[in-house]
Amino acid sequence: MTSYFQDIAPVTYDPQAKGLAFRHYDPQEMLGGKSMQDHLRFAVCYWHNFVWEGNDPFGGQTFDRPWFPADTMDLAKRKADAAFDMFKILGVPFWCFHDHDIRPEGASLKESHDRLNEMADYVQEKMENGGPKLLWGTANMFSNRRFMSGASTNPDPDVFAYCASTVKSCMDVTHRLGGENYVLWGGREGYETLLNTDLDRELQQMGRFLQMVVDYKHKIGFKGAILIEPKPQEPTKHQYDYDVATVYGFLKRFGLEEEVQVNVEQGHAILAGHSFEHELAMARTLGIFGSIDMNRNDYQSGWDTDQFPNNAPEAALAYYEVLKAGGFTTGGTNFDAKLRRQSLDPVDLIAAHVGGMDICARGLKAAYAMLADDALEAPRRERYAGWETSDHLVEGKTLEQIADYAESRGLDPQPVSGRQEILENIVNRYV
Ligand code: XLS
Ligand code: NI
Ligand code: NI
Repeated sequence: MTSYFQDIAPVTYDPQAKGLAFRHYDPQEMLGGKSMQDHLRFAVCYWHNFVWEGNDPFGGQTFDRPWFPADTMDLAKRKADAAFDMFKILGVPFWCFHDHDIRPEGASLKESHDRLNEMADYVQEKMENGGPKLLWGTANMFSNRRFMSGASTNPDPDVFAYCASTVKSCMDVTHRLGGENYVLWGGREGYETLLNTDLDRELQQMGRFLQMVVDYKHKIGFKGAILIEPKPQEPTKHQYDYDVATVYGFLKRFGLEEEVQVNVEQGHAILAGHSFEHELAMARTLGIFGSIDMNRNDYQSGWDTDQFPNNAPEAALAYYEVLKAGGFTTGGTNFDAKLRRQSLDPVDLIAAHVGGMDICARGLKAAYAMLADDALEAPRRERYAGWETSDHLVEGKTLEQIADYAESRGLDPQPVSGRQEILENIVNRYV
């Protein structure tokens, strides 16, 4: 059967090319003893590329993919063929999926699991024959109407149990496919109105569920990381995993801060009123940095538009934080991004990723150079230099002792410029 992508050739690095090519992403280029491929660890998501039909709140399907509606195993396999063809054309080292993306739902829970296992066999063969590795697996516990009032936070204990079974089967498959992480995005773990919500109970349920997931991970010997993906709202009005700091507080409360990390998405950071680099810096500082979803939001529209990245200065500041965190270990750069609904052609899927990968490469290179030149760290150190000789001031001291220090010396601190514009000019030299 001819490929959905017909005669689109594998994309290569060629800065002079007229057509489809990487102009900045050279997978083999070394940055400090590590190739760009290993720094960036690109992953392509299955859902937006091969499942989403192009609908928006005012209109239905715009895409016409030969595997739609993918409600039979034959069509699901056809979809997998196209997906792995695309992974090969892009040369990405990783992919990501939800259970629901790769298998049609069965008539029973058991049939759904059987189908998931059969599809896992099918993709496993492709992965072993030169396909990409699995960055992460996850379960879709937000699309079907049974999850409308939440997954683990559902008022109905049967839904909680259904979710336990779903996550178990999905972790098993992720483990079997050699997945490097397992992600939990709290799709409908939140609420619309307090009038019908037992907030206290729902948070307890969510904490208990996560503890069970962590226990199960150890039981099956899954070596990857468990990642929570924060998001402040959408689909529910109030999502419990609001942002990185909120997730950290939640993990601490349930004793899981050493066990679980975060998958930070640029668009979710924006929805939370933060910048991407803020969320990444917070994750690094709290010791829970794991992985990123590199898809941006439109700054005007106020919902999760999941667009491909196209802003090199923003990517530079994001990778700056990734590098400061020591780079990815099990994590990577996942494009949880979708086309605009008028971008109908197979080549649009390829071009979108090529452009996104190039933006990330530009960002990474700029970030690497800024760090190598000490361009931002030197002025930052200078700003805090006073503390290098003042730690004795706070170590083991009381508030009265420090007050005495200030008063006896008649301290009168003088303001010093924060130099924001000068620092912004420095960043601009690198991007
Ligand atoms: C939705 C999330 C979702 C997760 C995986 O906004 O970004 O796509 O990444 O469930
Ligand atoms: Ni998202
Ligand atoms: Ni995401």
